[in-house]
Amino acid sequence: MAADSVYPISDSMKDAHINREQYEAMYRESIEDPDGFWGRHGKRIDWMRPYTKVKNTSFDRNNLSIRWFEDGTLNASVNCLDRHLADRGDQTAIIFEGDEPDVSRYVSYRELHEKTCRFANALKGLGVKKGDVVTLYMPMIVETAVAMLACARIGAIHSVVFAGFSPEALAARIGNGGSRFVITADEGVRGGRRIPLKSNVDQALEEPAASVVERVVVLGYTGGAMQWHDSRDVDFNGLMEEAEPWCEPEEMNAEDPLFMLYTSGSTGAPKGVLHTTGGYMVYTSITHEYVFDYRPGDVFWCTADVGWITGHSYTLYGPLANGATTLLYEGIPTYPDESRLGRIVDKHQVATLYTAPTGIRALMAGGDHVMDGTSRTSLRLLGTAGEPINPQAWEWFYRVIGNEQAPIVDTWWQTETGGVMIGPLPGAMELKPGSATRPFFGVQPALFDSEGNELEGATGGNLVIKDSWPAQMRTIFGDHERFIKTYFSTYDGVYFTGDGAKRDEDGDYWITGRVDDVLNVSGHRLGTAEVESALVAHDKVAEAAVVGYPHDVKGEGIYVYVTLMKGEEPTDALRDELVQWVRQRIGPIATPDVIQWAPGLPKTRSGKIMRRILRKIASNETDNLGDTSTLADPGVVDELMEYRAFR
Ligand code: 6R9
Repeated sequence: MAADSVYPISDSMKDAHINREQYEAMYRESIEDPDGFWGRHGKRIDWMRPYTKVKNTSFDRNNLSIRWFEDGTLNASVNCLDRHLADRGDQTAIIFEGDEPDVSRYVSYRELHEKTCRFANALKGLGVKKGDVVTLYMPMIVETAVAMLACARIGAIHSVVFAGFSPEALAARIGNGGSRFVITADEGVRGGRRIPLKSNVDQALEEPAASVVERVVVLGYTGGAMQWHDSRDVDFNGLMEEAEPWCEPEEMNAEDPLFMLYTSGSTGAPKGVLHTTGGYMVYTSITHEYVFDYRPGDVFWCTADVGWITGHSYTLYGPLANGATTLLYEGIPTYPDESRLGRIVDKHQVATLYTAPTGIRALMAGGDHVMDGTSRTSLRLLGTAGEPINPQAWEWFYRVIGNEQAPIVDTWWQTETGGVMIGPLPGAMELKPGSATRPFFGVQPALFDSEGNELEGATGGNLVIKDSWPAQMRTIFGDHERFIKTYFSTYDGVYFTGDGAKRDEDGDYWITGRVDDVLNVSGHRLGTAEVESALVAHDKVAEAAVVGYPHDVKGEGIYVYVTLMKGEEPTDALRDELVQWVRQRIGPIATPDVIQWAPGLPKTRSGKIMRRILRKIASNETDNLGDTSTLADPGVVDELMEYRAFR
């Protein structure tokens, strides 16, 4: 874990918001006096009724409480829009870059405000009320931001479902959220390919789970053909034209929900992570400013899809709360060719590029020349999130994309944490490729062993957070018990992240990856249980076990062991069918990379699948399988090794 190289604080960051001394002092204050620290910094956003209480939290699982700024009231859309109108109404809030390189749109704060108000009124007209869940299944376009902010304006809870999820996955999320409203477009476009969003919604609504839906608002975007259901479907553009251009914002309590977002866990169906308004706005705003050393006038580009938390916090809410110009890119970094990313940076003079390691590795595979013809000299800062970055990809990002001019902030956080938790402040910390370095203000990481002992000094262990921070999730929608069980029951009195980490002699953290049954495929979280339950729903599959294995570009690949029903033949055609089956049930992000036939699975005598062994076989680490003595039938392992050749 010792760093091969250490990058000193860059000269370009000498005047950063936070230098090393400031970090140390502010960090200490944030831990010793959280009420004082957050009481002061909470004022960075606009409150309708100021809070008098700051932190009211307890991680005692029998008495769990996570409340921040609890008597304050505010509206998130006002913080992202109205408060900027006087000073920067004509400044570009969103730069939209279309899938095709000749398409760009610039939307000012004033325009975004008006569109948001109109759509908020339209939603009200359809009967959407404060506290209602509204599902968005949308491309990466301006109207998606408008729809999210419009929900926030009237106090509806948006639930964005990534447009790469299948109709079935969409239906399950709609059903879980009891969402009576869906917003979608006729089609999305990515990398030159059309995605049939409306038709996916139509299919989803045939599932019993989605029968709660009353209205589907459909944006005519590409003009592609679609079916129309008069009693249910409503035209987005028509609504916008008719709606009034001013909408009074709903006064929300700090602890009223702002949005929910589904993410995968180690067991069961995806969980609806619920975020509330006050703490989330304060935290995304302050992290956006300090972690990315945001300066007025900077063009900020976070490449994450708004279907993920990174898109919520750092494409939308954080930058807009700070009055930034945020870039929304519809497509993929390699379309029409691999120079696209660099071309977008040049075209819009992007100052900060925040992306995922998987995308960097994909570009890196094309060689240094993929950036030829672009200068990228506008870049001041680079950032990564979503998965561990291997030092090789870090160095390439730094050298080739950043011209050795832009420091990299490797930021560790989760859907659950709302904002960046561990990551270097570029004016305060040396950088070590592969290390997320130090905690943000108010964040107290610690390493625990499996018995629940806190480990001191340079060591490795399970990563926990010892006290609450403002953007922490408040519950799993509709299942508070599961919330407590998932995050507060592994260890007493701390939040368990599900990640493993190491801490070096300098106190810097190195995240090593999930320690539970959650995969991280191209920066997307996926529960092994989700993929397994999709597989066993196929009538030829008796049993399935899914593990991750190292993958050069994706970080982790999906390795599937399948035991067929008696009498079924393991053919290549069936293998292909199972791959398609999983894609249909979950979505392309869950496409298995390897399917290995397994006559049996290694199990303990109590019937638990020993994934440790399956992981080793998948990773080709077969010399050292560890202790197999507790297996009910040790012979299974030899069989699997033989079958490995036939995967
Ligand atoms: C923001 C986001 C969360 C999981 C997390 C961890 C992994 C995120 C990372 C990282 C190493 C980083 N992760 N950032 N691992 N270094 N800088 O990605 O949220 O989709 O919920 O994923 O991603 O394993 O637990 P989410």
